[in-house]
Amino acid sequence: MINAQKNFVELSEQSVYNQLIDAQDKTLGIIACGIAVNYLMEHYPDGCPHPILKIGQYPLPKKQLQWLVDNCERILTLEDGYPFVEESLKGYLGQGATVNGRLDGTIPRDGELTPDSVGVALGLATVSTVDVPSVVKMRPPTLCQGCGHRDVYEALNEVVSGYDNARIFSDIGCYTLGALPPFRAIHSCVDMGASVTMAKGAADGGLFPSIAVIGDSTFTHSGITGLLDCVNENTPVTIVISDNETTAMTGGQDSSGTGRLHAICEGIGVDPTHIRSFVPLKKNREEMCSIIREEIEYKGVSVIIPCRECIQHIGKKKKVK
Ligand SMILES: Cc1ncc(C[n+]2csc(CCOP(=O)(O)OP(=O)(O)O)c2C)c(N)n1
Ligand code: SF4
Repeated sequence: MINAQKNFVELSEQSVYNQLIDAQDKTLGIIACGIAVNYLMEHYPDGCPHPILKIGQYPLPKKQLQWLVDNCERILTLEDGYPFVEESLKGYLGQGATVNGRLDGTIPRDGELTPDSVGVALGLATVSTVDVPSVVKMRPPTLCQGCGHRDVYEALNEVVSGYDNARIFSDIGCYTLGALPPFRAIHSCVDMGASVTMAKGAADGGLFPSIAVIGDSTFTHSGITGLLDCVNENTPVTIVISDNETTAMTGGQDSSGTGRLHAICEGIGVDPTHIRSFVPLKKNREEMCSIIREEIEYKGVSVIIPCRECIQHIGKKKKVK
């Protein structure tokens, strides 16, 4: 096992996806992972004056890291999300090197990495460095016109407006945009699968109605286990699996439950009479609302599967043809 890891590190050191680019100004050495490279280069269109180690393959290439630490006065790590590389450096290189990044607040500890936060970390700006033309208006993200998730939220909103204390727990995917106007339909988004377990916890705590909205792909990723838990305890929850037959948010990859969601839920033990389906379209609004209402009122586990293909996905398939 130890030898395998050593081999992986060697492979990383030889990989074309890990590039060490030397430069004159060694007061700073920069480790940039994935998209961070682009954000970095936006600030240096004519070339970065500091050495850069571009990371595109893991585990970290130890030789190149060591070179950077030995030759640069301080290291700046640019990576999205969790400070994985920054923390690993301690294990790799000991405590000697001065490393800046998310852990010391050079990059904000929360939120996504952006060209702006990289500019601030480089000391090139104090606030926004991107020159936005005045004609460009702020435009919050929104569900596409014609998206089936829209119809689901419109129907859900109509039904839950009849309850005083309804809560809709959701998850991450295009459908998360149901949190924003005009829907303002969902109350939480924590991590993949949490919609189901949070709905269960809330129902256990006495909340009614307790509803989860989860995408088909997120459901097969990590919603199934929570649903099994609900079945085992016959928890009064309504789980909406909004099936657009693809993994839309990340670019339209295949979704592993396509065509099998009903069977999966039945296999877990959901009562087949409480696995309902409809096609989320305006013309079906009445049917959608009455199914949602009936299943909310059922004091056990119910699953509703609105199923209509993502329109962007349909468009892509047509283009390929
Ligand atoms: C643990 C984890 N893995 C991967 C991702 C990336 N990711 C964001 S949304 C998503 C899936 C969305 O697909 P789906 O549930 O089908 O919803 P849709 O976007 O199609 O509405 C994935 C994999 C993530 N956020 N968290
Ligand atoms: S990409 Fe597809 S799922 Fe996402 S908002 Fe647009 S139509 Fe809806």
